[in-house]
Amino acid sequence: MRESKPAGIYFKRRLLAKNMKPGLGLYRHQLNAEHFRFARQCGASHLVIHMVDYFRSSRGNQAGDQPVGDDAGWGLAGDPDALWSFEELSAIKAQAAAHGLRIEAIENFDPAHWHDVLLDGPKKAEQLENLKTLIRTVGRAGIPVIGYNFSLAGVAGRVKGPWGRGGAEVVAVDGPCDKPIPNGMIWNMVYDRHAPPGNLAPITSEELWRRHGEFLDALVPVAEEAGVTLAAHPDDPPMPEVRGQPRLVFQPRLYQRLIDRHPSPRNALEFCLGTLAEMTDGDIYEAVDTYSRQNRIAYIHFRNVRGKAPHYQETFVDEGDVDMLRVLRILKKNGFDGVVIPDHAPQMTCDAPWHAGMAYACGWMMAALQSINRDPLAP
Ligand SMILES: [Mn+2]
Repeated sequence: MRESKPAGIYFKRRLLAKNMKPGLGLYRHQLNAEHFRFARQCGASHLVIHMVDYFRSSRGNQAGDQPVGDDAGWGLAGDPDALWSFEELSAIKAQAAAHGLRIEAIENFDPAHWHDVLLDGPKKAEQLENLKTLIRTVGRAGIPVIGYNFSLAGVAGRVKGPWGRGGAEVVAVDGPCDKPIPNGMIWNMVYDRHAPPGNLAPITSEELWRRHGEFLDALVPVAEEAGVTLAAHPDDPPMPEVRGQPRLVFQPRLYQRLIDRHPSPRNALEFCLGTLAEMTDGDIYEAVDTYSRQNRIAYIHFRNVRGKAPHYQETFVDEGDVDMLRVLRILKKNGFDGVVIPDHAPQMTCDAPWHAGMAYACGWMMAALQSINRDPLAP
C-alpha cells in the first residue's frame, strides 16, 4: 500500500494542514432557517447547497428523501434564461452566515443551463458563455467550489427498498439500466417538453471525453480568474454505460484521466466515497490515498455501500464494506483539510426520515473527526 510512504511534501502538508471541516448538503427546498439551524445542530460548519430543484415537478421524487425518480427522471429542469444571480447567492450566503455556516460549494449545474454542452448541441457556445457567467457570479459571491457531474444519463437506474439495518429504506442498484434516454431529457431531467419523439443517439466514450475536454478548456481559465474550483463527481451508478450512453468516470483510474486533462488545481474532484467504493476495479483506500496526495480533492461525499456495480446497496455509514475511519485517517495523513459532507443516508423510521438519517451520519462523522484530530500521532 502506498499509503504508508510519507514523502517530504506530504509530511509537510500534513503538519501545516488544519482539521477537516464537517459539512452538510442541503437541497434547494431546504435553503431556509429551519435547515440552517438543523445543520449547525448536527455540528456542520459548512454547507454544500443545491440550486437545482429536483423535486419541483417530479412524480417519483419525495422532498423528504434523496431524488430517485422513475422513467421520467427527476422532472423539469429550471428556467434556461434565469442564471443564478449574485443577489440570490449573496442572500443565501448571508442567511447561512447568520446561523454560523459558510457555504463551501454549489452542487450541480442546472440541465437547463448546459444541456447542449453535454450534448454538443446548437446552443453549446451560448451555454458555455452562460456557465462562465455563473462561475464569475459564484466567485464574486465568495463561494469557493462548484460541483458538477458531466453525465448524459445522470444519476439513473436506481431502486429503493428496506435493505438497510433494521429495515431502513435505502437506495440500491440491481442490474444494468438499458432504457434509452428520450429526446428532450439530459442528466435525468427534462429540458425540452416539446422535443420530437425518439431517443438520444448513442455516442462513443471518446466523444464524451472530447466534450468534457472542451468544457474544461473553456471554463478552467475563467474558474482560475474567479477563484472558483470546479469539482467533478464520478458517475453514479458507476457503470461503463447507463441508458445506452457511455459514462466518464466509472473506475477510480478514470479520475486520473480527468485531472490530467487540465493541470490547474481549479480542475478538481467532488470525491464521492460511495460511488468510488461501488466501482469494480481498484481499491477504495488506494483511491483515497492517490487523489488526496495530489491535493486535487475539493470536498468529500462521505457515505458507505455494500457490494459493487451493478449490484450494490447504500448503507448506514458504519454498515457497509468501507472502513470509513481508515478513509479519514488516510485523508488526514495526506493533509486534506477540506469539507466532508454525508452523502445519501438511509431513511430512518420516524416522522423525519431524511433528518434522522443525516443527523445519524453527521454524529458518526463528528465523533470520527474528533478522534482523529485529537490524536497527533494518528494514523
Ligand atoms: Mn455522491
